[in-house]
Amino acid sequence: GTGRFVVGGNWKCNGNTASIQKLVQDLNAGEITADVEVICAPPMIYLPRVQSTLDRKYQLSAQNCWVGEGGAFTGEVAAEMLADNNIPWVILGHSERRALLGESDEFIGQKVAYAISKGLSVMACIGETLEERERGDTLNVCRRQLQAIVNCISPADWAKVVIAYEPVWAIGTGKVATPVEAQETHAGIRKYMAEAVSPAVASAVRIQYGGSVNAGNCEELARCEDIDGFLVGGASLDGAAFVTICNSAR
Ligand code: G2H
Repeated sequence: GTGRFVVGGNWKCNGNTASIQKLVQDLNAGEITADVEVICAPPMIYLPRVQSTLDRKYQLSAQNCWVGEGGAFTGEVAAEMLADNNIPWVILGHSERRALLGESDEFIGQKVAYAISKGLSVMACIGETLEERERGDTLNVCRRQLQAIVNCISPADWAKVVIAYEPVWAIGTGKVATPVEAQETHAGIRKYMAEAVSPAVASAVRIQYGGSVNAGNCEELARCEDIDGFLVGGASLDGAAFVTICNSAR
């Protein structure tokens, strides 16, 4: 992608008031020396607290939002509520939500479209399971998941989307994709975007790699031509490690 390197910290459903206060302190103390856009995604209920304490060198994201306008949807948070609270980003389509909550490709495509319509930027997650990879279906799965988004948004909307490629077998397992595996899939995703949307969007769109990224493996991955950033889970809960990952930006 032609934009800045972009690193997201997906805190998932972790932390409490004390641990999040410590994480914010460590992040604030960290020096971001690279040319990188950094986005932290705390659990929804901690967002306002983090917003009032986290240094402005970091942007904020929610980890999910509702598919449409707010209303009688118990337990959900609508995109316009995030916008109203000056939360500029949302993560959508994370594999944990696809697998555990049954979110379909179509549902995620609609979510991306609605979030963009409310002015949010989106980290849209895609990626194959181990079984799908072993069947040779990695790119078929990524294409299918992206097609559902392509169907719902305009070519211009892709300026508001970062694609997060997260192979499910690498998520939280400590089993990171090799730079060769990751680069190969990222290049395939970009090629698909050229066909499905346009060559201009394909070359501009940023593609993050996610799945067991840590302070030790980030540098090698960041050197890959089509890796434009990371979406970091476990290691984003450690302020120093996360800052190291951010500074691996090329
Ligand atoms: C993938 C990633 C963050 P982790 O889910 O989205 O998590 O880095 O813990 O594998």
